[in-house]
Amino acid sequence: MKITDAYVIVCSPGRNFVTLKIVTDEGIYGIGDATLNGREKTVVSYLEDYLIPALIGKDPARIEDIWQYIYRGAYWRRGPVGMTALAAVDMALWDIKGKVAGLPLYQLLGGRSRDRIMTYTHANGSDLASTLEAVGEAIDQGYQAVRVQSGIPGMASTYGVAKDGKKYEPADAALPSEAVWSTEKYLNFVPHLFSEVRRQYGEEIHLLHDVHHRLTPIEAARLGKELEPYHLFWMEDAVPAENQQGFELIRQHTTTPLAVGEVFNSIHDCKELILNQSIDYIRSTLVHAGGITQMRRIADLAALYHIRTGFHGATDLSPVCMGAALHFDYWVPNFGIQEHMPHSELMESVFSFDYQFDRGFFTPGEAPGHGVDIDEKLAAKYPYQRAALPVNRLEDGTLWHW
Ligand code: CS2
Ligand code: MG
Repeated sequence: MKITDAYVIVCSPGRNFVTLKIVTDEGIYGIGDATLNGREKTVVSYLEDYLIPALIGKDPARIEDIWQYIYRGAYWRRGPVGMTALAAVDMALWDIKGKVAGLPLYQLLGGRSRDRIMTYTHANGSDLASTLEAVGEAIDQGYQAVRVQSGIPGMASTYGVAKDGKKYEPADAALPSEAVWSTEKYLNFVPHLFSEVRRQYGEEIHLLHDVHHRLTPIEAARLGKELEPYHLFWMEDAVPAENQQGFELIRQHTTTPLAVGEVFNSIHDCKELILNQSIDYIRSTLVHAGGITQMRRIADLAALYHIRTGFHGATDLSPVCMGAALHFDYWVPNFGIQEHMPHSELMESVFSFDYQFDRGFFTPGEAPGHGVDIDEKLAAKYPYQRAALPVNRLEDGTLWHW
């Protein structure tokens, strides 16, 4: 079998998605998610100008060799753009392999390790009352795990809180919108937020929170300690993780479980965190961390240190990534949880998929490959619209982590 064609489909059914399609001489094709929120066109170029020409004529069955060819052959290795492009190729090749074998992807990985895949969804509100209401709605929908993000008293806006009653969508303007942040106001409010959630909804529901890279290690240590009475499932992205050592300081002060990694794109980004057991969940997912081929390595390394997976699953990861991720979640022995920010009907209209959702849990489906496809004609009706992620400043104007 040979790769005879490959091309990129960019569409914006409510938000931008980038999809790679790889076609073989036997008519079988595979698709991969190549969406990098706010930087989509860079991945399109990386694929169209550099990877696709070199793929033509290759044997699609040689997934590992192609992975090494793209990773080692790049010379300029790693980074979100190149690794997202590599991930899309990898996802598409595993999709082809499943179709050739007539098997769902999870069977190729080793079969299922569980009956169903637990997910968490987002509950957010502009203030405490509306946030508490949103948590209740998520529980009513059957979720057993809910991520809680709230507006902060004294701040005009904050991460993770939808505006004007719409679903939360971070890439909200053609050029970066500017947000203002106060660590003090945030730290003074969040423990109260979780105290109120526990008071209203009890101890059973798993609660998660995304700090979104905004604290220093000692501030994160303080927050982790103050959240201990509310036993969170995890506190995510407590500090920017370029400094992996920073997590050791947090670890010394708190038993609140730590999750990190959605912005990682290589096993080297998390190796120290894993070997030092500084985290409890690794968030890296297929579309930004080099696909199934690298994520298997990361998950297996993490398993040696009692660390579980917690795949990123925001709406800016397409249904293609969600489909492939669920097969991985079904197999991976050290599964933790899967994020589920539901795509809108419009977003889903362009894709077909075999995964099923039922009151907080997924199963990946039995279709060969990852079970997701794209309607190219319909996708063409929704052309790309530039959308940038916001930037964040402290109240004194200092550019801060968004
Ligand atoms: C967030 C994401 O879902 C999460 O955990 O960190 O919403 C993140 O902000 C976006 O994926 C960025 O594109
Ligand atoms: Mg996050």
